[in-house]
Amino acid sequence: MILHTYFRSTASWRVRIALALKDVAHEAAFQNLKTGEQHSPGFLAVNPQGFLPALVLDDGQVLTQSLAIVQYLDEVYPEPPLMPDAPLDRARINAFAQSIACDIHPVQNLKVLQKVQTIGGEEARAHWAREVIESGLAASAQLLTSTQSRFCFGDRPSLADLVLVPQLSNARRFGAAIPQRLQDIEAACLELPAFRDTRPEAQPDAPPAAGGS
Ligand SMILES: N[C@@H](CCC(=O)N[C@@H](CS)C(=O)NCC(=O)O)C(=O)O
Repeated sequence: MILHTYFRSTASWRVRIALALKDVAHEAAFQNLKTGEQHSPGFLAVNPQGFLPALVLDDGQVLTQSLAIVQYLDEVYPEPPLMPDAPLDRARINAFAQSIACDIHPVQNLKVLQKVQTIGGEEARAHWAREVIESGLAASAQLLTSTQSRFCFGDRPSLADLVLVPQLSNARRFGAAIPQRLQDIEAACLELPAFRDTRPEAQPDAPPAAGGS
């Protein structure tokens, strides 16, 4: 398998965590989003959307969209599971993950921020990102059903944690306030090698002074 990734790509980080938790052997192909490699003909042949991540399977088939890739990995490599069995629990975890992956991240991804900067300048870009992340995380935190659990939902990481931790790294980058409960869960996740070793600054394509995603 080959994961197309970039150290600062939060959507790629979700998949890096899933691959690490499940100990799935793979190689990495680095696409530099800063220099626009996602728009190269070579990468567009892999993912016509020009987005990371993309996972190329051993038979050459390509999977895109981080949540779909994580779901695929969870079904093909079921241990440890990233989703519970009960439909209600699954719905709660999907709702939390989607509150970030569908309602925060796309509104502040690179493509959108570049447009905002073109229209309103650097200050507007920073303000936009901070506002979207801060208000989004405040709402997402209220979707958690326990104030005590070690991870988002229960005592082991789920899809919710895979989406949360990368987004918090992004929040810091833009100076957005992070609810304490989310910071506590992040700290628990980062005790696990699968989260820690897949951090942006631990990636081979990160510049030496990389300060996180
Ligand atoms: N919904 C997609 C989002 C993918 C996405 O926005 N990826 C970002 C990096 S985190 C990207 O490749 N951006 C390139 C660009 O905006 O030009 C997913 O979950 O995979």
